[in-house]
Amino acid sequence: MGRLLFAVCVVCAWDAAHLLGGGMLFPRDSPTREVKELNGLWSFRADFSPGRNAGFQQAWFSGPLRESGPVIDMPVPASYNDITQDARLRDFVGWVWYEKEVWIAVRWLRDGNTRIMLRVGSAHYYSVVWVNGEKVGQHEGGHLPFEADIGAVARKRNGTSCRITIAVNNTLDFHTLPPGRVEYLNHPKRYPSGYFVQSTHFDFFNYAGIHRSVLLYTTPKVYIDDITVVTNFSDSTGLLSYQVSVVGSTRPSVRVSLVDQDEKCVASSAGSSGLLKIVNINLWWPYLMHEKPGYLYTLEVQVTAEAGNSFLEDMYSLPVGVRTVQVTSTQFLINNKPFYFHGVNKHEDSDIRGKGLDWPLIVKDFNLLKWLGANSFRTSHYPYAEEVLQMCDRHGIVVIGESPGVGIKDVQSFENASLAHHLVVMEELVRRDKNHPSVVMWSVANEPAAEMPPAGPYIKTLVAHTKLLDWTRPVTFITNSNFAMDHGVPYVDVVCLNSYFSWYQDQGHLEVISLQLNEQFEDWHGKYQKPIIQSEYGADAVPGLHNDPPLMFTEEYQKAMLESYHSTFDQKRKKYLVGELVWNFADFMTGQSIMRVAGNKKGIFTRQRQPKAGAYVIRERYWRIANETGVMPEGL
Ligand code: BDP
Repeated sequence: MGRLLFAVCVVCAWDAAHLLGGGMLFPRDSPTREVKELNGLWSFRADFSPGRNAGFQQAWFSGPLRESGPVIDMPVPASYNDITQDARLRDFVGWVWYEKEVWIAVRWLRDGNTRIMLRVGSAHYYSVVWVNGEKVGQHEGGHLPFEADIGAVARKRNGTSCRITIAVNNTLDFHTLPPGRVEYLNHPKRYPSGYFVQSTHFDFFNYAGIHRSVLLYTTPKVYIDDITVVTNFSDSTGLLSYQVSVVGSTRPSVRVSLVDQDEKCVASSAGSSGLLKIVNINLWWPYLMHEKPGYLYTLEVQVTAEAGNSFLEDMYSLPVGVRTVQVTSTQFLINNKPFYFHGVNKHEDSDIRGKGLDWPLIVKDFNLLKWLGANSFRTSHYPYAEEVLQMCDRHGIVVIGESPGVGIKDVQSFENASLAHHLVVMEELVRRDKNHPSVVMWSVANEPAAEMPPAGPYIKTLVAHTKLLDWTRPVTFITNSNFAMDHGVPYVDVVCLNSYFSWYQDQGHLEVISLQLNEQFEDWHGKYQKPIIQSEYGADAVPGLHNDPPLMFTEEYQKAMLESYHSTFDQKRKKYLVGELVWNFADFMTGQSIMRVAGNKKGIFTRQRQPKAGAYVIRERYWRIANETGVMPEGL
């Protein structure tokens, strides 16, 4: 890309990324900032009242929650669904209430130049937050962070503890993401009065609660609100364009320096935007593409400003990787070299915790990804925790970042209200994840009902808006429908296809896979001349269930199905296939139905992360691909 275009586009990206009017930097300690985790046990009460609104009518936020009625211990972060023995709580729909009493350090309260922020990593789905009974914020969306400045409220009660109340509602409707529907079953002889159920069109359990960390953190009154970096390179020189936005001062002085892993400053600059040149650049490379994958520099940003009679200073350190991403009609290029996604689709899902962030699970999953020889995953079907993306940056695991646009099947979910919210979610997603080198593509939705007339314009608008927000990454949506050929696909950069030959169609007929898969690939590439990723394929396997010759649901069937797909992948890999992501990394919980045996069993690992026969097939294949085309990391 020409240098001028690079500079001009950087400016467009910054303007667009500011539509939300504020940054969402991950809270980090620094000499000018402190972070305090509020994780652990919170008081909890579900509102089982028929209208689920007793909590609001009786203002449960106005005093200690235990005074409103019985409370139980609830761990944060975690989904609340699988914590107790109560099926009513597991399947609960409506408002639940969380509360924690916390101390705020006197030095935070006394220093009027300190902002005190309350940040929730994510809470599913709709949240309202109070501090000492005063409402400080609300947020729609279950997978992205939100925060509130609580300094003024906290300072009203200097010296006493602070009561934080968070009400969370998991009800999904036509205009939420993902969408859902509440159905009232009014048949007095068959259902109790007021009986309702929540129905959805997605295939995972609608876990709810506070899923990620709740933090208090401080910044000075003049603070670094957002940082955007865009990287490029030419020969051995790295180029890093940066833009720092500062709030609280009209004339801040900004200094940035880039520090390498030997703690050496390799470039520096002054001003709120600029271009850093790094000689002998260590590029950010994916795992199995370089001896030192995931090389990160630290961008140290320092802001000083006069505010009234004081002189304020803020510092923030952002990990950055220098890399480029490009797409041709047949290739996906990282740092100008062809990249082949050999990876998985995941879920945030595990026993007991549901979708709650859990470090042992995260680290185990990364160890399993490396054991498999996987170099990538897709955050099916919603944005994952930032902590996970930070691990991807450090380990060189490439990510397709997906929005929660899954199960958009009803015509009402294509209405303007849905689209408007979907666009905001894309803004929140890009704002949060734009600086992660591991994120190489955005997926705006999974399998929207492409055959419905409003689907085309809806997808077109989403893709166009996302490209406006971020011109540096390709944009796609995931499809399983031939109708998508005419509705939406013309606008994407990479065609991403989900197919389940011999599973949902031609059940039990493994012999049809190679023909049907071949037809799929040739049709799509023939029509659009765009690179293709097989973004899902797989079969359920109940662990320990065996039959030879293979029968559906046995480990042998899953293994044989994967192998049949692989032989066609090998032919198309030489042409335009740029990736294969197996469905799924691990078994995961779903709603109850006759289609699911205590959850979806398409994992190559069990839900407890033990390998099924299919895991060994994938492992052998991915290491073979890596050995043919890749570069082993040092020390492996
Ligand atoms: C795909 C969906 C995924 C499902 C999978 C399946 O994208 O969410 O879990 O099918 O049926 O179409 O296992």
